[in-house]
Amino acid sequence: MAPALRPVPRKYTRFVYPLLAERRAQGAVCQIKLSRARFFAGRKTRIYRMITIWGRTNSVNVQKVLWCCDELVLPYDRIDAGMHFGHNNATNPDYLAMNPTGKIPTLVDDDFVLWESNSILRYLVLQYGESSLLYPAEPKLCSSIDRWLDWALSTLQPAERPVFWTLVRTPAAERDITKIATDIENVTRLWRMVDAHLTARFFLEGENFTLTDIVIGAYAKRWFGVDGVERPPLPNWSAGIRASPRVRASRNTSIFR
Ligand SMILES: N[C@@H](CCC(=O)N[C@@H](CS)C(=O)NCC(=O)O)C(=O)O
Repeated sequence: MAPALRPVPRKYTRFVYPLLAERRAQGAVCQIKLSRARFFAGRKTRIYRMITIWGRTNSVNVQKVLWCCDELVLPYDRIDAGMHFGHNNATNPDYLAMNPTGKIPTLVDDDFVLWESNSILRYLVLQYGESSLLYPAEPKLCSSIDRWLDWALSTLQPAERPVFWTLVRTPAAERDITKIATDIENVTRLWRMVDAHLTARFFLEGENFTLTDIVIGAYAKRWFGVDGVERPPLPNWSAGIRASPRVRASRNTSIFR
């Protein structure tokens, strides 16, 4: 399943490097691990192993990973998988051998395979974001980031999923509307907490844009995008993280397309 070494597609040699320079000019600390780059003898083609992400783009957990790749200016191959695209079931035993949970996303980097979106995020920064501020090595800061990542998977996603699943993925005639009001109330309480946390801060954790902003930002994008929900105003959210130059810049990122 590991992708072979291949030339960097022309679109990347033309666009990624200028984009990298632009991001650096904006103060981002990100780089492509050029130690992986090689040159074909006699042919000036830069080649390296491209990472592969398995997963459909309308999955919030895939979106986090794509956003992180964009922040790191890391090119990737993506293969649609999940829901009607399949692969993550008995029809593709190779996929289940890579990811026995039968979920998406799955990352393949040469002979290394990883599942669980937040673990993939940490891996990408540790492997390709040398000195990146997205997930700094300083123990207190990286643990503070980790607790938001844990909270997102243990608390936020279980609360927001029923709302999204009912209002977006379930045909109107089949919706359990008796439960939806309580579900909305539960997730609203969590977003109010996040909003209150942002009262005196620009980013969710520390002084910089981190993995926390990607993860919570991806769920926020989903929350703000669901029709049929009366959302309470979240003044700090809009004044802070959503208005931040980095997040605005990231509107070019895969999850906002
Ligand atoms: N905790 C896992 C959750 C993975 C998960 O539940 N993924 C969903 C999509 S967001 C999935 O695979 N759904 C089944 C499908 O798409 O077929 C992670 O963060 O990666």
